[in-house]
Amino acid sequence: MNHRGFLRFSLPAMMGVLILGTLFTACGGGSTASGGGSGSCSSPPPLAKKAHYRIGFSQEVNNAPWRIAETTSIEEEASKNGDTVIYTDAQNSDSKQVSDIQSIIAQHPDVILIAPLTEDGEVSAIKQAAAACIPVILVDRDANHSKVTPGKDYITFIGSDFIKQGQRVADWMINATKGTAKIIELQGTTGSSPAINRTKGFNDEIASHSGMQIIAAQDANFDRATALKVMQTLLQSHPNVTAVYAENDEMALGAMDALKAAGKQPGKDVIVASIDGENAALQAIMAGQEGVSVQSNPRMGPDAFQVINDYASGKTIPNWVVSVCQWSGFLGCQFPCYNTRQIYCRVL
Ligand code: GYE
Repeated sequence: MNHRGFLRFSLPAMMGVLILGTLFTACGGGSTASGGGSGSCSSPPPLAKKAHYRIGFSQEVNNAPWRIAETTSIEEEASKNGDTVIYTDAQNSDSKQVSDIQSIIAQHPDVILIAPLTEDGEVSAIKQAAAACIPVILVDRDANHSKVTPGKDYITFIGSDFIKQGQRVADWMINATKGTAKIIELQGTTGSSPAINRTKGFNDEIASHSGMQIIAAQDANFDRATALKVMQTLLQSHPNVTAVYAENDEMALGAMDALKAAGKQPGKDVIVASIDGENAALQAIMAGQEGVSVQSNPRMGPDAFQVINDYASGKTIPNWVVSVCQWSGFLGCQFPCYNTRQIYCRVL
């Protein structure tokens, strides 16, 4: 099988990687420099057009394939443009990320990209950047809109539609289980925008199906080792589980290890579904252990640099630049294509 490009197969009904749709549904119409904000500059602060930029990038953690792909994508795009990147890794800590962003501000870059750990944790630092007249772009995760506003406190949020991703897992699971399942939900980092919205999308979608029952839900921090431990504990109190919804692939992989250790066969005794589309999950799908992974594009670089250039050129930036599956057009696949055929699409 060709793992370098993309993969496309017909598969039994319980397998597949769903393509995050191709819709570019940017909402709102943020203006670039409308004035009246913090300090002496406009909100968001202006960005002068330059041949090369100094760009701050505050990553929240860089410990797994999805996040490494995101970091690499931004670094590659910067080096293509001859831009310099001031990079920090907050190692899963809100307080470290705030001090990382403060140290980036102190180095006066032209613009700061922030992948915030949680919706609330980095709000103060986002405001400090604006107060220092440095424009901010949020990548991959959003911040709390009741505290900061895209198009004002930051230029835009570039990232996926997490609610739709959760809905798509739910739709698949309702179909695969014929509407009856005892589900363990392994949630991402509490307070992060993907965890909040993937939970909402999934839970709201199954709510009208009385046979779809969440028997336990717990934070496993988007992390494989944490998910293994959490799942081992949950299996003791909930041996009747029939399905696992993991809000990313790494947690699904940890959960599958825990199931095997408990003598249960993932894919047979318990079906497993998650989000990301990373290679290890794809392998698990091909081995019949995982049911589905809804793709979530980690490659933020091209959109981020497009926004930087457009903003510096005075173009209007939408409040949300929705990341989509990069191969969906190529495959001719528009959501909900998975209803008619199963498609693998390797992301990482
Ligand atoms: O799904 C997960 C990662 O923020 C969208 O974070 C991202 C998520 C991604 O740790 O694997």
